[in-house]
Amino acid sequence: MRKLASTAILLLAIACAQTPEPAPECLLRNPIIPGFNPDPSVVAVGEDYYIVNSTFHYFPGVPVYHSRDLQNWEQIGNVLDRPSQLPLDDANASLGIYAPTIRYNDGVFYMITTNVSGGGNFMVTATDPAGPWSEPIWLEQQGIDPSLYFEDGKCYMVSNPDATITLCEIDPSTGATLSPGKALWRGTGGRFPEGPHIYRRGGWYYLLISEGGTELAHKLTVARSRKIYGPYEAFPGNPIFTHCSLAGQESNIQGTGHGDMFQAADGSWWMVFLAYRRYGGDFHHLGRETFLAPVTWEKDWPVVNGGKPVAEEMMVPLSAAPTAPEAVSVEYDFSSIGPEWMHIQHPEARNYSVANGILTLKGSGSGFDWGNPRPTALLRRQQSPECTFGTTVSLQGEGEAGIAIYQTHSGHIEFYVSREKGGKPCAEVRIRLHSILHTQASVPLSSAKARLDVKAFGDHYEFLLDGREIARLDSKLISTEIAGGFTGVTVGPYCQKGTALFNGFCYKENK
Ligand code: 6LW
Repeated sequence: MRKLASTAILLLAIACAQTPEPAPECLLRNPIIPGFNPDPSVVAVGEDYYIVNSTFHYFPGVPVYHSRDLQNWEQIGNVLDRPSQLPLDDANASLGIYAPTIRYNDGVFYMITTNVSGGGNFMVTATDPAGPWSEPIWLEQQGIDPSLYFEDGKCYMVSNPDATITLCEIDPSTGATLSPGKALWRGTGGRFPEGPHIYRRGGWYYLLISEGGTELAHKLTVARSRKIYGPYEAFPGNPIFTHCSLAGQESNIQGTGHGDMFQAADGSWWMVFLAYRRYGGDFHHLGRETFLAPVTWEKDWPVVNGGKPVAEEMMVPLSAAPTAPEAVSVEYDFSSIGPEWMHIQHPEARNYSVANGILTLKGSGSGFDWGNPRPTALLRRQQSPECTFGTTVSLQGEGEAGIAIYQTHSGHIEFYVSREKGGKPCAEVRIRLHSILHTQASVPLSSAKARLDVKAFGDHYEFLLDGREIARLDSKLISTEIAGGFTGVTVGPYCQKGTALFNGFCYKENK
């Protein structure tokens, strides 16, 4: 009896020693990276965390965000910042760069992704995640959403050819395939089994994937095996996370899926994943955003956020309370062009110049419609539903220049100053909606210089010419549900025709 009691005390002591102190509950604000930042992948290197996202037809491609507190993320660069890394000639908002994965092994960062309209799967490497990153190493195994797993000097690649999660070993220095592709899993029967990642915890290999497609039915499912090549057994309680459920269906956060798990410096587990914030029914226009939730383990299966839906504000066990992210408020003078600025396909350098706080853009004749390559435009993500952005534009001679609010080639808005040959200048608001091209307002101007401001109010945009409202448009018109694509709204100065001077550009979030 005494022996039993002392054994019990010993077991209890071991259990206590193994159970880490639960971290205090802190307020986390989601999304952690708002605006068009889909398909997140994350890597932890000590106390530094890095996230990358997909970018489709934008250049530069694949932003790199850094954080030390998991709440505040700063963009430190873009992985694909040279045309030689990123062929985009035939890309649109549904093509180009799909989901990337970032991993770290032996002092080297790896980013692997698919350029679906420019060569398929490839990876690049860097010793500093801010760059520079290498030239592409092209890979043989196809399927989208490739991921890497390193173990015992070996490098494994997993992707989804023929809708089957498939694993092979590769030589990371050449990209050569070292073993035939082995089919691991087809998921639980949901459409589009994709976004695979492999993790090791204890004696198990875990295969995390997404199913259901990136819309309302999006979900995360998991399988595990004692051996990397399988056989994998599916978790009987799949999906491990979705808002397409009784508990999640009322949330404004929908489309939850495409996740990547990681272990923080304090040993706790987390998942980043994508979701969008809907309004007015089932519409969203800011794109798929990056969210975070804690992961715990029950019977060696992962549990996301305690099995509950996530919220924009939620209490999570973080070892240090993060500061609340500040609303962005920037007056760009373009003395340097930060990593947040992007172009649709590669920019034509001669069409962009900056001097004394004035950005000069030259139109290439291309606008934002499909078939118009490489429009002259500098675009940044609209990251808050409520914000104001504007500029003073001065058109030199004939042409068209102003502010673009761009979702896809099939859904975009321009607020601009224009002057036709021999005509008088005017300011206009125009919207493209698939085959419809509609001018919402047209106001004559005494000169071809005007202050253009756009106020975004979540469900609509207001257009102010020299401080006076001249038009409103419903944001739903350029929502993903109507305009299509995998992207989210970006905004900024553009010039379609002629030459225009922009006196800075302001972007201020109201909350
Ligand atoms: C991406 C796929 C997905 O590669 O959509 O939501 C595709 N997930 O995993 C494009 O973002």
